[in-house]
Amino acid sequence: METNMANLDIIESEMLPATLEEEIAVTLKNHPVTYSLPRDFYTSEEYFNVEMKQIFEKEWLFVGLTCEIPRKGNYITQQIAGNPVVIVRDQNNEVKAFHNVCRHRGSKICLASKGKAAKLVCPYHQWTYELDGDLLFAGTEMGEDFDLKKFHLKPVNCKTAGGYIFISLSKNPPNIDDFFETLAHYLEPYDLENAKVASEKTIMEDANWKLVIENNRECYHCNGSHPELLGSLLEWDDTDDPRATDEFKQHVASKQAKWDEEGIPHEHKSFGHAKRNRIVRMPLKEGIMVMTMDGKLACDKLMGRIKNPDLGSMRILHLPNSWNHAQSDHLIAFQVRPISATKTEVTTKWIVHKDAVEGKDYDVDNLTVVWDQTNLQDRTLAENNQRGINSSAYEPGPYSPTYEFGVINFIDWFSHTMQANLNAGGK
Ligand code: 3BY
Ligand code: FES
Ligand code: FE
Repeated sequence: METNMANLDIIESEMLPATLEEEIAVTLKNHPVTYSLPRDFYTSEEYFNVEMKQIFEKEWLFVGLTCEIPRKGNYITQQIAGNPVVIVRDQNNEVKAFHNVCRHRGSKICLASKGKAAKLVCPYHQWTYELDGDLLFAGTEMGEDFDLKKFHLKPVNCKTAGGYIFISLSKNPPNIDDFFETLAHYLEPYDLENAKVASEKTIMEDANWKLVIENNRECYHCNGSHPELLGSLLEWDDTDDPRATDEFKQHVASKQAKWDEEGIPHEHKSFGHAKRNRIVRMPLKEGIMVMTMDGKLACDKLMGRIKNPDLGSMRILHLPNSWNHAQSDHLIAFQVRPISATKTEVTTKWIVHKDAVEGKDYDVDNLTVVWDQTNLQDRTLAENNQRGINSSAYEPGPYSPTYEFGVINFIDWFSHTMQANLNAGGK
């Protein structure tokens, strides 16, 4: 057959991608990370399902704190896309994660969001598992040859770092141990094994999960939207912020000198593509101790070995699903849970010293009010963003290189990770 190179070129460039995965990879390859994403990434359930497969079912996710499961048999459950997972403190005091799916006929086993159990018992036909996932008992009706050993709960990769728990549904999770090691070092002063959740709240946002993260990655919107937060927060995103003034740099340097004297880590560290993980301690406004309405401590008992109330906020970013503010008296951990293309849950946990007494050392309303308000304001912003993007008039718009460098980093990481994961294994 006669072929003509020029014609072949035309045919190739006009060829439609064969699969949705290819379409997404090609779109991302051609999309500048300095512009918001094409509409399908915020509205399409098909795109959403691919993102769940390529990111939420492969990457490490923040799922909670070891202090939430302090004793043997304590567990928390999570739903990662379609996958129920249980995270449990086993009989050897180790934190383990399993698919929360019975090996008999697949029933979900632990139904509550948290609890305590001597053994994990399936509610359907009472198959009973040890806390480390071994099947112990399957009744007497399974036949003489039935081998309990063949029906261990399916394990999920699980790592802890400084009291934070991460899981990955991938069989070969990416190696981010450098981040985990640094996180453990930065969290050491907080002694999170001896902490407790003083308050936990979950809100539903009618917005794509990436709009929730994008909104969190910039403070361009702060002046217009966050009066309570701006009582304490400085608008510079980190110590490398391109907008940093000399006055801000001096403020940072004087606080850092004090933190150094006390062995409190603060140096800006980032890991992975486009700063996928970041830790940095940032001072709050002068004279402000923590993120409360009056800037005074929310809890009289400081966390862990901390002596200085003036530690600013240690910001921890873990893409794709968590940001955090660790202060002297309390730590606030945020977890993002995509529900559908246009629905996202955000859970906020306020953590204090385990011996702090409610009503004496802290008042829950005082502890939570600033970020309660901020979360609701951010929800409104993300939902308005979603409504505009739903319009056929929407087209990707440019991010500010100075105010929105954090958003550019997020889109850069998202685009890079989607392409790398799609190319590595497709579905
Ligand atoms: O403080 C935060 O968690 C983020 C970072 C900048 C704006 N936003 C409120
Ligand atoms: Fe769990 Fe039957 S499905 S015991
Ligand atoms: Fe905000």
